[in-house]
Amino acid sequence: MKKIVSLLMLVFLLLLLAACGGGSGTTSTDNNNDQETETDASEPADEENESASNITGEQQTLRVSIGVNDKHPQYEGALKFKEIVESKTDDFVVEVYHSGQVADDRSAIEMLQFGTLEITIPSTSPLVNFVKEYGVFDLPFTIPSGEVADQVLDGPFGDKMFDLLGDQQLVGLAWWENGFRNLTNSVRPVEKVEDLQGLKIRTMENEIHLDAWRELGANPTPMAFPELFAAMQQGTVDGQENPYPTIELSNFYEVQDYLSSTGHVYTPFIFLFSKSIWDELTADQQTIIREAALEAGQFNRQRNREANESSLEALKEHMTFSEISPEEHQRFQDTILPVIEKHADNIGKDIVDDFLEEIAKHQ
Ligand code: KDG
Repeated sequence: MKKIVSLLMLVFLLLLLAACGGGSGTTSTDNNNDQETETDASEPADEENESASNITGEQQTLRVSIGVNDKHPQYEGALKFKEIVESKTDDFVVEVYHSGQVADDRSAIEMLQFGTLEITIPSTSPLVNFVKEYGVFDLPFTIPSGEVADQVLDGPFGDKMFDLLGDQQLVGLAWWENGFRNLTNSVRPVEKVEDLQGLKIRTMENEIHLDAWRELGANPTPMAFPELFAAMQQGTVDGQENPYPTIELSNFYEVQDYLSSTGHVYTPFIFLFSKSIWDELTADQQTIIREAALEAGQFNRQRNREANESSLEALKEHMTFSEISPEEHQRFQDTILPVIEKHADNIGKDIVDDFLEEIAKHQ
């Protein structure tokens, strides 16, 4: 009888082991990018796997989570990153998860901190909830063009911002582009500050954005990007603001009638890696990943700028477009000034001054 019980226990143990074999973040060695693989990056790694949750055999999986969909230049950039890394080494398989399938920006950053996800490329705005200095990028009407943004971000200022991430268990590897944000809504054309009165505007989870829209007379509410389309469809919010490619490629025009060229702020994307996983890599592996993030970032910027123009043209076919006049732009800026002053202290005067000086230098 004892023997039968032991045998049953052994069978049970073997079954258990087999079931655990396909656990969090593991992958077979074929380089597929199928979104329906067995990988579940949202599952926390078990204790043993905490620092390197995803090594099977010889290959380690690098999972990239983004919020926008697979038509967006950010997704194209992520695929470019995969192509470069996988062409340079057999050490990694890169899997790209779009449309917030793994997590929204803020949750994905938390997963990086816990070492349960390798990479995310969020807008910098939700990062203020982790590193307050990142609010510098949310100050409206500061960066005048994508080209100036490149100079500022790829220079010493951008490096200094990366240095602030270590304490939060994050590593910043490259600056990509989300772009200039523009307002859409389903209620009326917005041509001047007064037209914003009472409009329910979704913003990213960021106090500066919330305060700026309040100051302009709107009624803002923070929300994660993956919830946005449904919120506009159901009328929970009247409008939102995002760069033209996101508005077009996410089909926002199906639920929004009016588009205004507010161009109120430039949002960078930041290529983030989990520090606990990064620290386990060899120097050579780190170099390959860093260089790939930078090269793919150049590709993303170029594709994004092309898309910015074509998306605006496409959106004009579907929506009523209001070009904001230079005088009205000035009124937007003047109205928002108290918000800049209020938040500059919290961000850090040195950082804000440094940022504005860098911009002036490259203008
Ligand atoms: O993949 C990036 C998106 O998750 C997000 O950053 C898009 O700008 C964005 C927003 O409005 O949330």
